[in-house]
Amino acid sequence: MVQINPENDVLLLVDIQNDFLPGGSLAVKDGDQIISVVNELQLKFKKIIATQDFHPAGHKSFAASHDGKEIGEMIKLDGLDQVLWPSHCVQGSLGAEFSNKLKTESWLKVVQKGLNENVDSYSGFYDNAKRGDTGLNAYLKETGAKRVFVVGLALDYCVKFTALDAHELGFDTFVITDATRAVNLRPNDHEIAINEMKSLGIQILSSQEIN
Ligand code: VGL
Ligand code: ZN
Repeated sequence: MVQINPENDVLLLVDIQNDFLPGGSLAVKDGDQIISVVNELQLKFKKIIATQDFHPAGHKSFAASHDGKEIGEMIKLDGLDQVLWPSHCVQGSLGAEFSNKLKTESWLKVVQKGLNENVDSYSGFYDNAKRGDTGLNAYLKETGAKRVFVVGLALDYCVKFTALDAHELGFDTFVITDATRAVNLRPNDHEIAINEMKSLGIQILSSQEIN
């Protein structure tokens, strides 16, 4: 069991937005099933921060922004490998909004990412080129955070990259498996992501193990 210390522990809610939920443009299978788990978890934490994928229309990670390219194709974007996604989480759209079933009352802060149309941003800390900084690291350090518990969508993209950066930045990092789901572009991506995080020392646990 892990005992939550409300002064030092932060719950980080990654991208629990309509476009990643069933019916959305980049729907994660069973993504809606995490919401009740996340709402229960929120009761145990005092420090809760949410990330919001928030792209300008025409973002270069969208297949529709490239003539003749299809969703799922790989391209090079400013030297980086980039999967092309359906248009999603466009600023001002309903798809970019948080699920209306998600409790938002006790959040300290919302951190937006993916605002630069020329680079994708999976992690809540930095863009994929590690040039832009959202300020999340500085904010966490300011609030006295020692441990970060990561949940949300999607496990194999934004949850994983957020957890990897949190770990690298020196936070004791946990991912709560029943409060996340994977996109699974390839069928094993869920397991691959879990194993990668585990091998680096990120702790993988279930919400039942949190007190
Ligand atoms: C995400 C793909 C593109 C995510 C965001 O939140 O996991 N995935 N943009
Ligand atoms: Zn995105």
